This record gives sequence, C-alpha cells and structure tokens, in this order.
Amino acid sequence: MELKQIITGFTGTENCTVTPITNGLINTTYWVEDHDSDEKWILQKINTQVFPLPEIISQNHLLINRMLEEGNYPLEIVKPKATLSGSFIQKDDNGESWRMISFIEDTKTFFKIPDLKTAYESAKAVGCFLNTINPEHLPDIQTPIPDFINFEKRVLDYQTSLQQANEGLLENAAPEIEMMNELLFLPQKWIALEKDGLLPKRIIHGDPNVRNILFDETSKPLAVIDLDTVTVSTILYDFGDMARSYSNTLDEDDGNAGNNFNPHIYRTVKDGFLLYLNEKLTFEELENLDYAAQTVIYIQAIRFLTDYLNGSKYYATKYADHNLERTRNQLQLLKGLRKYLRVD
Ligand code: GN1
Repeated sequence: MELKQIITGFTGTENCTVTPITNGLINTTYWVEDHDSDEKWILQKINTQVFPLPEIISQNHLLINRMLEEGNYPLEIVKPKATLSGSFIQKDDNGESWRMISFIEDTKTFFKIPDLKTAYESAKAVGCFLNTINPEHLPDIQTPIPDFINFEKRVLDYQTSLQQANEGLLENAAPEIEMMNELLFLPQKWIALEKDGLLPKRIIHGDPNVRNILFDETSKPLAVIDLDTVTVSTILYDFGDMARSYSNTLDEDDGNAGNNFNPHIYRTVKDGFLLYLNEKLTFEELENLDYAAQTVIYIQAIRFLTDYLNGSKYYATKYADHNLERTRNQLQLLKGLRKYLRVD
C-alpha cells in the first residue's frame, strides 16, 4: 500500500506532499501537506513491536486531550485525526498500523537544551502538563507498553542479554557492563520503594525528553507532544527522564563524552518541575528526586546496552556501535550527576 493511499484514508485526497521526519527512535514519521485543504498533518507508522495494541495509544491520547481541555491547559494540544470511516488507527495491506495527528505550525525542536531559560521553561511545561491531568481518570488509562517502567524486568532483560550475546559484543562493551553491574543497587532501591508502596501511582507522560517539546521561534515551549507512552506509574519516572534528557550537554548519540552533565541545568529543571507540582508531591517523592534522576539515567543506559547486546533490534540505529555509544553517553552523564550529588 502506498503512503498516499494511507493518507487518502485519513484526508480523502492524494493531492499532498509527504516529507519524512527523523527525530524519533521508535515510530516512522512523516509530515503531510494537504494541497486541497491547505492543512498540515503528522502521519506515523506505529512500531507494533513496541506498541502491540496501537488503539490503546489513541484512546489514551483522546482521554488526555479531554483532561487538558477541561483543565484550561495553556499550551497547544495535538489532536488525533480519524479516518474517513471514523477510526483513529488505519491498517495497511501489510497489517501495519498508521495514525494521523494535527501539526502545530511554526515550531522547532531541540536535540539538547540550549540554555538555562529553555531548561526552566521546558520543565515548567512538563510540570504544567502533569498538574493539569485529572487523577480521577487514572483507572481509564490503559497500558500502552507492558512492563515499560518495570525496572525488575529491565534488569532481568539485561541479565538475559549478557547470557545470550556473542563474545565480540560482550568484549566491546566490557567497561560499560562493569559499571552497570557496580550500580545495580540503583534500580534495586526503586523496586523496593515500589514494593513498599511508597511511590504513589499517577498518570505520567512516560517520555518527556527534550525532543518531545515543541518551541516557538523565541524558544518558548508551545506543546508537550508524543503521548504514546502515557501510562500509570510513579511521577519520579517523568522527573528522572526529563532531568536525564535536559541536563545532558551532548546529543544522546554522542558517546565521545567527556563530562556531559550540566549541574546548573539540573537544578533549574528541578525548580521548573516543582513550580506546579511542589504542593502535590508526597514527602517520599520530593525526597527521591535526585535519586530518581540517577536511576532513570541508569535504566536508559541499561536499555541501550541490552539492545546493543541483543543485536540492536529495538532502537533505530545508524551504525553497528550506535547503541553502545548511547550507553557511554548515559553512563558518563550518570557519573557527572553522581559526582555533583557527592554520592560517587
Ligand atoms: C525513545 O520515541 P522516542 O524517540 O521519543 C523511547 C524512550 C527513550 C528515548 C531515548 C517507546 O523515545 O523511552 O527514553 O527513545 N521510547 C520508547 O532517546 O521506547
């Protein structure tokens, strides 16, 4: 099935221009300009190896949008577009799943946070998003990726990959494996906190990295996008992932890292995040912010490393050691944060 046929299923016209966008690691994304209506859209092929039931993503997205609209959310909201027959996911002849969402005009994205002001405003935007979401709807949120924030499973998957990887890969990654094993106490504490019921369940974004904020030309955040990973878990994950992504002075793909942790940005991210949420978070959540940042970086490193050892099947990669470079980048970031926190 041709791309244009899929687009016709959503818009009713083939008279459009399609441009690939390549800044996500999971789904395949295109920018569509519809010349009949002059409207612009984002078209995505959902990676169903990662999201086994794409309908869940659309249902969560619509529910979150309703909460944001009812909560007078000040930022822009991306809207899913239905096909001509009224569903939000279109299957093609190969069984692939496609969805279309609205395109927000005149925006830009960053691969790394450019300065303190942008860090503060972005963290504030994520805090505002989380603050606007209505906890009453928590039971209605469905799990888009089973075990996405199950750290026990992440560690087990890593241990399995160690047993199954070929010698060459294990040798290449020997220093990273050593550091991973030394810091295993990080996810273990998280697992214990969750088992003891100390981390309240909330609706979270699940992927608030810098690439998922749209900015206007003055670098003011306009929208928090990519709601595919919205799920029910601890809010510490969102704080940790944001801190992980924003405080990195290098592109996540850059493994030639010296010190890539920026402590000023880290502090600013915390301030921005807490602006809306300080009053809402529990004592345990507030106490564990620094710990969460370390652990989410650790988990991102273990995910990249596991994928590397498994032959790089999960994340999109451009060369053989891409995931290993990403692992190095994350471990270097973790070292920098731990040094700053004086826990190293
Ligand atoms: C993926 O889809 P994207 O590129 O925004 C991943 C995140 C990782 C991120 C690392 C569903 O995010 O969990 O933190 O890469 N998303 C999924 O860059 O696995």
